[in-house]
Amino acid sequence: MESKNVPLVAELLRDAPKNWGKWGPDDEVGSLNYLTRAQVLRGVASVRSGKTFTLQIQMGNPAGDPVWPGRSQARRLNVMDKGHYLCGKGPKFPGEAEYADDMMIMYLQGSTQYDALGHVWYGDQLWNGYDAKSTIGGLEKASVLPIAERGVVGRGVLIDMARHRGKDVLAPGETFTHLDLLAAAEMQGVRIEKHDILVIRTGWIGSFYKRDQAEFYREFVEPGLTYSPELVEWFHRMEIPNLVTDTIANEVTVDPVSGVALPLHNALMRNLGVALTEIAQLDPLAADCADDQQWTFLYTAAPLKVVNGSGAPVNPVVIK
Ligand code: UVW
Repeated sequence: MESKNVPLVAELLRDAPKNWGKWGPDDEVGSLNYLTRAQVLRGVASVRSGKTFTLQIQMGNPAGDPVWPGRSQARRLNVMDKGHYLCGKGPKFPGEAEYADDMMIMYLQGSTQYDALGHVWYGDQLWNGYDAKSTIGGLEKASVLPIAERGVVGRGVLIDMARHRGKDVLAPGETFTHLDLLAAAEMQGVRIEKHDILVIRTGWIGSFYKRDQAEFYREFVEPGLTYSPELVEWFHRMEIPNLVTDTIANEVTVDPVSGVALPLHNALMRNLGVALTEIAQLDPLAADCADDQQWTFLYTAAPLKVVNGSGAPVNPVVIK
């Protein structure tokens, strides 16, 4: 599609629903407000075996870390180790204890992460109507910090779209809708309920570690959910607090119908306040769910408390 034919995201979403003001003029966590104490207990009630899973990818994996093109990989650097002691540069402590220290340089969105609700916007307004100028120099409003301070706990439901389509991994640009999610849920014998934390597996991030990186990044187009007014209305009606996927952007990179990039970041996150968790590693969890046919669980997560951050790494823990 020629870029001159691509509508503005503001035009595409002109009649789309918004939750602005629903939780007051100062709200910064949006649909996470749906995760009340009753929802935490509903999550706890889904625990049966005590099996646990962590959903973060490894940071600084020698095979590379999957990141949005243009972002660099996390780099971990040793600043102190035995080598320093061997050449007489290690600090001397009473009793001669020695230590290793390191630092990491990374994009805050360069691993499994929570997006701040103010991470993406259009029309000069962020989530809840905050001025886009409040992002200059660091997010003053709707940063990742309020999400980190609050934490995210509720009932999670895994929908395995790759398995539903009989594949290990969906193809680049392969799309699916809420109707496909419902069909996959039916096949799995599970119901997506109101206020569920929606966890969707495509196999994409797992495939990063198995395929040639040039191929992974070629004309970078991920598989994922695709925009439609009906899909947005479904998320709105279901009051989904959090969308977690094993892709870098949680949606097909460019909407194949309108040509607009990342419309769901705006329709779901900016307008409805749905928290987005990206780059999750879901393959081991999905394999276990297929094995024991338990697709729901207690989902718990809290990103790092980065002041003014537009996102922050997270290692969600799932308990089945
Ligand atoms: C962008 O939307 C650019 O990044 P992310 O997928 O990390 O939210």
